[in-house]
Amino acid sequence: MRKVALDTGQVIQKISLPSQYFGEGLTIFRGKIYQLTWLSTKGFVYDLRSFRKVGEFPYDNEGWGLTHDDRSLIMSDGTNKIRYIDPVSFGVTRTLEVYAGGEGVVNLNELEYVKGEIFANIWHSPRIARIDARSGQVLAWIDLTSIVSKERHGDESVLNGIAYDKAGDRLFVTGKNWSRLFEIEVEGGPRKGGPETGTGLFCSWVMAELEWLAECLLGLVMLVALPFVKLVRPLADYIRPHIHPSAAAKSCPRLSRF
Ligand SMILES: [Ca+2]
Repeated sequence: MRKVALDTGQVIQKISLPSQYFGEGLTIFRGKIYQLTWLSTKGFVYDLRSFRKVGEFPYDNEGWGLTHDDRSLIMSDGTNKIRYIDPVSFGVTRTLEVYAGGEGVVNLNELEYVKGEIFANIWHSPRIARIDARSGQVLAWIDLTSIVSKERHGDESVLNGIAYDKAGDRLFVTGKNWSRLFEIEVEGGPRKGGPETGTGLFCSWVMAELEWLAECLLGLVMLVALPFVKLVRPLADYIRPHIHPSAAAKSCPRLSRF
């Protein structure tokens, strides 16, 4: 695991896994680094600053890609299933099945959560799937054939690395044993102000406040109207028997029903 200066590529910090482990998906979440291993059903937790190992966690099946939303770790295992993992208990809280055109999308590899979507490398494919994190449906594909052809130097030098810089709204991709990292822009990408951005949260907050205000106004109107209803009904009951049917019919035809 290496920390690298983005502008120069210089390695700033690194640690090695014990040789029996095959390092896989990795994500930074709440000041810690979470890392999967491929077949060992064991994940590692490190302190973000020191890279010191502070914990381990078990999981079933294979470990491939790892990312997170604001609540959960999100992992792939090479099938079309994506598991949401509680970062404290490490229990599975949700399983999302990924489909495109009615077919399950397998070999989901490295993941990155971007504004309500999960971006996923498909192992041995030059395409990234943009998955709706709520439904599991593939919304679109990002075709990176032109970039892959620049870096391909073997069957296993696959496209395999996606990172989103939330603060700068920048997207980076790379691959296995590649010498370069690419910053890309996605046409028709997830909209700015999506579900987890400041604008999105502000809109939700405004809507919640407006609903609350509407409820308050309705309550107030009912409170004001209630005494009048109580007053008007007996008054109407008093007036009604005193209206002569013919006189009433003359002044207002509708009252002739009484
Ligand atoms: Ca990632």
